[in-house]
Parts: sequence; structure tokens; C-alpha cells
Amino acid sequence: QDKTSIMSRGALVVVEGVDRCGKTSQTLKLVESLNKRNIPAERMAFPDRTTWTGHVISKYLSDKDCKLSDEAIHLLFTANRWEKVEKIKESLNKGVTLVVDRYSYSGIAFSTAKGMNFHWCSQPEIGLPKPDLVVFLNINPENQKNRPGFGTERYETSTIQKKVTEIFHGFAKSEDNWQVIDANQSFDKVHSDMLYKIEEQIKNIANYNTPLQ
Ligand code: DGP
Ligand code: NA
Ligand code: NA
Repeated sequence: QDKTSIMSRGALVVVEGVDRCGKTSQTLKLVESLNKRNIPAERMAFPDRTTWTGHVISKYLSDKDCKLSDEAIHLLFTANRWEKVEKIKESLNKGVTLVVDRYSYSGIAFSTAKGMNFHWCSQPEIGLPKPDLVVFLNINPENQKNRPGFGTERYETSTIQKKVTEIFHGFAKSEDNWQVIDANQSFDKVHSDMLYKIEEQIKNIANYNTPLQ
């Protein structure tokens, strides 16, 4: 049998959570562990600050005098994801699993947290590849406070983060692809919990030949 016909596509795995929940180090470690197990995997992060839209987003986040309307910046964050769709599909079709640090859910949650309309915010996300699995790193506010402090970027305030947490909990209830991980545990325990969920997902895709939505 032709090798390509039995090769399964990669899994699209998104990791969500508030700032300082450990997403960056966990996503890096996950890719390392998957590769060690001979599962091809790559990390991706949104916003990608290296692209043209990413430059504007980075400026907006770091400079409070950067005046953009809420709608304009919301659409730029979304465009930053749309820029990567071809690359996402290409990787998955090659059999590479993608571990993505933030996605549409952050897009909707952070904008809704500042008072924008949830429905309006969701519309431009329609049509982006649907993640097979969203891992929500759920950390309680006391533990978030004890981790190295907030930087100076916009949104790094406890009011915003608290609202974002509530919106993420809403997704965890309403979306069928969400899994909640207790991010208050040790780094290694959080890692092994995440790895277990991801491997389970990869097996499912291989067994049932699940198409990407
Ligand atoms: P990060 O590089 O992951 O720390 O993200 C930068 C900040 O931007 C962080 O506070 C979360 C926020 N953010 C990430 N994605 C989006 C998005 O799509 N829309 C909005 N409004 N904020 C986002
Ligand atoms: Na941040
Ligand atoms: Na990050």
C-alpha cells in the first residue's frame, strides 16, 4: 500500500489560558516530548508578532498611546490568524501535529472582556480550521499572582484576566473540543496530563480518519 494513503494527518491542538498560566513553557515542552516519541510536531503562537499585522499588534500591546479602535485591533488579531491558514493546513496534511499557543478563543475572550459584543467578535473567526482539541490551562488567581509579575502590556490587569477566565470557562462548557487541565499542579504533572490528552486525540484521528473541519 502507498505510504501516503495510510499516513494520518496531524492534530490541531490549541492551548488556551490567561497570561502567566504556563502556556509558553508547556507548549515548548510538548513539542519536544511529542518529537521524542516520533510524533512530528511543531509549535505555533498567536499573535505572531513577526508578520506585518503582528508588528502593529505588538505596537498596540506595548504602547498605550497607540490609538486603534477596538474593532480595528480585533480584526488585526484575526487577520494575524488568517495569514497562517495555508501553513496550518500544509503542516497538518503532511502529518505534522501543531501545538498552538492561543487561537480564536483568546481573540473572542480578550475583546469581549473589554466590553465588545461576543457575537460580533466571533464572526471573523468563522472558517478558520477548527481545533481537534483545545487544552485550557486553568489556574486559580492566587497562583497566577504568585508567578513572575505582569508586564506592562495592555490587558495585563487582574480585571481583564478575571473576565477572560470567565469566558474561557463558558467555552469549556459549550464547546465539545475543550478539555480543562488543572494548571495549579506541578509543571511535570500539567505536562503529562496534556501529553496524555494529545496522544489520545492523535490516536482518534488515526483510527477514524477524522477530517479537519
Ligand atoms: P501573548 O503574546 O500570548 O502574551 O499575547 C499577548 C496579549 O494579547 C495577551 O494579553 C493576550 C492578548 N491576545 C492574544 N490574542 C488575542 C486576540 O486575538 N485578540 C485580543 N484582543 N487579544 C489577544
Ligand atoms: Na502576555
Ligand atoms: Na505565550
